[in-house]
Amino acid sequence: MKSTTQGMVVTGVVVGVLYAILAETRWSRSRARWRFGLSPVAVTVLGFLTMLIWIATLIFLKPVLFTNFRGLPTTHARYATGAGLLVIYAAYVVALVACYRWIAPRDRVMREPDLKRPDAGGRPSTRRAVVATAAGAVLAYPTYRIIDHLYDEATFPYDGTVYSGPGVKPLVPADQFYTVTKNVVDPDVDRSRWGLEIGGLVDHGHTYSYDEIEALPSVEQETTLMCISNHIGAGLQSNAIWTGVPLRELLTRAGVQGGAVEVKLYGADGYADTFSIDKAMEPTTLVVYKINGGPLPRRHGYPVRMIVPGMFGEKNVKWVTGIDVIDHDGKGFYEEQGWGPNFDVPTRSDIFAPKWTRRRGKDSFDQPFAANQAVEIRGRAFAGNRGVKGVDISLDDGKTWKPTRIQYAGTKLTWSFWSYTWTPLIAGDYMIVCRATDMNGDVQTSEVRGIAPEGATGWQRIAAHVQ
Ligand SMILES: Nc1nc2c(c(=O)[nH]1)N[C@H]1C(S)=C(S)[C@@H](COP(=O)(O)O)O[C@H]1N2
Ligand SMILES: [Mo]
Repeated sequence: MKSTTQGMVVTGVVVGVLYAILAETRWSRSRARWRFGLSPVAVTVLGFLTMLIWIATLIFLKPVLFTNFRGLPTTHARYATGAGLLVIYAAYVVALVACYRWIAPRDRVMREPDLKRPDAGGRPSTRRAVVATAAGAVLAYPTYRIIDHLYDEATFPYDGTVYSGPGVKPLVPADQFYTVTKNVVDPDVDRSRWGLEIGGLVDHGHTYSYDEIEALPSVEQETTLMCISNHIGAGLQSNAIWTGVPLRELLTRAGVQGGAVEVKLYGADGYADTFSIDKAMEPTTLVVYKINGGPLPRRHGYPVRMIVPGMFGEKNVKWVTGIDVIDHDGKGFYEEQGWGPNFDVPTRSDIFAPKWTRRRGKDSFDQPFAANQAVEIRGRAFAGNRGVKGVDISLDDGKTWKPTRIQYAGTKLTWSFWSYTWTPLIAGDYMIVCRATDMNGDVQTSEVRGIAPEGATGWQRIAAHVQ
């Protein structure tokens, strides 16, 4: 998304220069009267251009406009983001006009009776232009950062927290694990003051201290997490070994009453999410305090978070402080925005090597392949909590399929890594496709579906050129 804000800044510079050129044309200067020392022609064109650029931005950003995660429903978020962009653009126009007005004042043109030379007092002062350019240069980076930050706020706060590319490993180091948060600033929880309150429809509510949780018999469980916003082929997915206590243990101790339908979990950041009591009682649903044997990093929920295999990342509440057993179908932070209601991960697969790039929704390998030369195509597959049985590859856009080699099988709760050695014999264009089959024998659907509201589906297709 960085490129989007960079594009906005570059556009701003181009529009600014255009405005200056326009204001200085003979045509504009000879135009009737300048009001408030401004060229009506230049201001009109600027206004028109801004609206055009605004509309173009909305069209360009359409796929992410609704992903305003500031707690607004997706339908409203779309308008909030659009209006926010318009405010930013309008602020830019006002700043540009005011700044230019200061560099090239026109007051005297209007006051002086000598209108034979309408540009008499209006030549831009070189000194002012230099000062303004220098100030602009100094302010450029902070301004860019502010716009970038506002943009992230309004849309996707995901920059730099994805895990993808040819170097990915089956077990992801904690400091490279993908990250998604609704917060501008994540909670900084003091472990000694932290507590986990088990309440709602239970016989004996209890608030566990960190030491109490740590003293309970623990399990180690490798589990893959994937965000519901993960596009096919994208990096909002990672795998690690988690250490913690089955939630079932805590609920059994508390004594779940009849009529329990779901559990509702609360995070220290005001986040909440829900899942069924049956899911809560599965032995693999964990309350965890370690990742890969070390403490949870702050951004992954220190000191304690949930691991809910088979369901999208959303349900894996971080900085968890409370779990209520409830008697109805409650809604979490994302479900209230219009996501779901089904949060089970559909079977997925993608290719991470050799390196490929997505342009306008189409994927292609960065480098051409050489005929008669073997190349290793590698990828990953994930089937929620069903496990990956195998992955097939097609070199002809899905007409025929060949099985791949599973290089890292993982478990039912993790992704698998696969590879296929391809020796193309004939030069030309190929479409490489992969599809996974889960342990139930169900093949990954080819139906292309976007991330909202229940996660993306469809096969990844990457164009390859053999020469
Ligand atoms: N308290 C809290 N828990 C949360 C979130 C959050 O914003 N606050 N984000 C959720 C989302 S959308 C995802 S995809 C996962 C990401 O977990 P990770 O950052 O450890 O990869 O955390 C989930 N748990
Ligand atoms: Mo997510």
